Amino acid sequence: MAVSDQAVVNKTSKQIENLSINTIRTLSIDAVQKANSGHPGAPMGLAPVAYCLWQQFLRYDPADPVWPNRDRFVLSNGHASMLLYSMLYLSGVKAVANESEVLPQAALTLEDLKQFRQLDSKTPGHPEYRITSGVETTTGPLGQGIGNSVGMAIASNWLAAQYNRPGFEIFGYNVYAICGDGDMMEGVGSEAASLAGHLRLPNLCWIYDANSVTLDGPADWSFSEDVATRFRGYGWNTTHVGDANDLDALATAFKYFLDTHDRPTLIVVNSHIGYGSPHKQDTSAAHGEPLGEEEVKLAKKFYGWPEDAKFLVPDGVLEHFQDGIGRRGHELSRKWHDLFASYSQQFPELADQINRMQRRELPNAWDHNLPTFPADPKGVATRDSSGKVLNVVAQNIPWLVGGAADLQTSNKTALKFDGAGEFEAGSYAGRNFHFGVREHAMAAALNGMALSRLRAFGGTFFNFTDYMRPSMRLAAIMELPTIYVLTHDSIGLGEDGPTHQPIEQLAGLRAMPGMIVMRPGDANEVVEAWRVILQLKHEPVSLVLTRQALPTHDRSKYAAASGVAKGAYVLADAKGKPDVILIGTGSELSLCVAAYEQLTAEAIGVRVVSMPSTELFDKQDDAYKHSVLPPEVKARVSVEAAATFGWERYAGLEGAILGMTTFGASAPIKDLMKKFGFTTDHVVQAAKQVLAQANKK
Ligand SMILES: Cc1ncc(C[n+]2csc(CCOP(=O)(O)OP(=O)(O)O)c2C)c(N)n1
Ligand SMILES: [Mg+2]
Repeated sequence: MAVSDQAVVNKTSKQIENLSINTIRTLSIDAVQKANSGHPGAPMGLAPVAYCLWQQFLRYDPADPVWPNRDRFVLSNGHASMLLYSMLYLSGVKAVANESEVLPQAALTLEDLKQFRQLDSKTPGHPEYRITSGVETTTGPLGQGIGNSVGMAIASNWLAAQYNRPGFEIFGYNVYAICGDGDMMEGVGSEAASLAGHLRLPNLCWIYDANSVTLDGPADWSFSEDVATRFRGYGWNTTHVGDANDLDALATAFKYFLDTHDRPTLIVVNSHIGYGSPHKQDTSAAHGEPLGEEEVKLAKKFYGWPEDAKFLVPDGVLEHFQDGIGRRGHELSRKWHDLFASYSQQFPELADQINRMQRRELPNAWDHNLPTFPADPKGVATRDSSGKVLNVVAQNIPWLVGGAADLQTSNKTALKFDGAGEFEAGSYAGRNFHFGVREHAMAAALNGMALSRLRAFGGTFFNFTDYMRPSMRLAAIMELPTIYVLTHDSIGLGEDGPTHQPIEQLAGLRAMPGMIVMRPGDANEVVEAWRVILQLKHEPVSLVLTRQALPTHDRSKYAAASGVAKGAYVLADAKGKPDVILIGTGSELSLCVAAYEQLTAEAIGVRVVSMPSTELFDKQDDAYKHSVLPPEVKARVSVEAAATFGWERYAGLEGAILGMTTFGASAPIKDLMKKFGFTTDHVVQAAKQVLAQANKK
């Protein structure tokens, strides 16, 4: 069937279906060709899958893309981004501002598709949550999207269990994720699938594009397992569609998912990379590249398209999507908004919570009852004070939820108050989550939960952020306020030794744009750290905490801990202008304080700067920064039991940087601190040295 003005008149439903699917394909081909970069093959193969899902099943209103109970669509194989952009354009999805305000204009225009992969366009190479309305999560690093989808499915079940009332099914959305061979090979995908199967999440559907190829060549060069059998082992429901072009078989598979109420569903779809037809396979191994002008023409000919037409959307196609997902989705969302209006009358407090959550706002009394810790030379581990604070604020903020990767007891992340409960398979109201020994899937799921507007935290040993860093990085790219509670923060953890002792993790996370790292120095700094964290709307936070007890400083003698909000503050000061500045974070702050006392007794003018967060300090104006670290005072010592990398910025080139330049060791903490130089004597000695040098000049 050739596309011409005549041909679009009186189209049969089969014809308009084909025309619409081929429009998705040709838009993707044209955008990739124009950009001269990108992957046309996967969108071409998957066009019918996306078409069938969106037109018939996805409960999504293009006119209200922030409808809280919308089904979520995740494109985990983010390299197929043009598939998603084509769907957003053709469905007429509206633009959104500030995550919650729907705008009159379209999320994407045809012009935006023509700007695929260009600077400042709304169609970047991989789908980006913050850039394109309708993109539910940023994908590209394979495995992350399906990991996020587990968090979204968790959130849907949690929200339903918390907020639904008889006759008021406010929540209960489904989550559909399309993924490819790469997603199936990545470890995070397996962790996430195992977790989802264990939790028996009935609202989660993955559609696996089993197209037998990856970038380098045939998938069977590197991948030969029986994926469906593996998933059945995880406790999933599995089904198979032999040809991605078979819309009836796809619909049957989606219905099978919707009829399954006790576990997640994997639909294995055999698609054909390239033209999308089993009879016309693109044999080029390099399918992650534009087709080239000649091949584009051949493909268009194959689809019955005018060979020279670019970005052609034949008459009737936009209307067809309006009649499908547009009309169906709008009716669903309208009904929901009516329901929510009467829910708001009957349950105003619950409705208020839901509304605040959508805007990432906090309840009015969110900081009610925050503890203060009395001065105590023996003190308390910051993981312990954090656990106490968390248990207070979680009672004030009903949607603050989370757990740990099997280290809840160590991380002190358990919510222990009455009614907190456990989130378990089939029983989804609990606020304590058990992610198991799956750090990466935990972090990916936390992002999905945060995208669903829950305030989500997850704990593990600080060292094991290495196992979840790709998801933490995506939280930063997406500007999600995900909270990581990271205990056992240095060699101070002791006997577990160098495999468990973080060294370069602080420097690494500080180097990550957007990530806020906080390493509070005593119990009251922990309180203030949580106060800062909970007010963040757009930044992920790594809260880095000790296993060992730290002295609680006497705040009647030293400055108030509220200085934490500025990232660094003067904790203790010289009478006049300081001769030397000691900068400490976390457990090393108390060494600086002890050194301060000793040096002050020797009539040396010392200032102690507590610097729990370099990122927050960097955001302050110069006047404040100079008031904390006067540029003329060059005699400085920084003390942190971690890699020295980066400390020149605060210690200065003439300062001394006490830190770690090797891995740690397995021994009792006392011996480790001595061996690696984290003693008061060493700090005193370093201070005298930098002072002597400065005086020489
Ligand atoms: C973590 C990660 N590693 C590598 C890549 C680079 N990459 C992009 S697509 C791709 C091939 C993936 O094959 P498959 O998932 O089967 O997708 P298909 O080529 O079939 O669309 C690779 C390796 C990536 N995006 N993410
Ligand atoms: Mg593949």
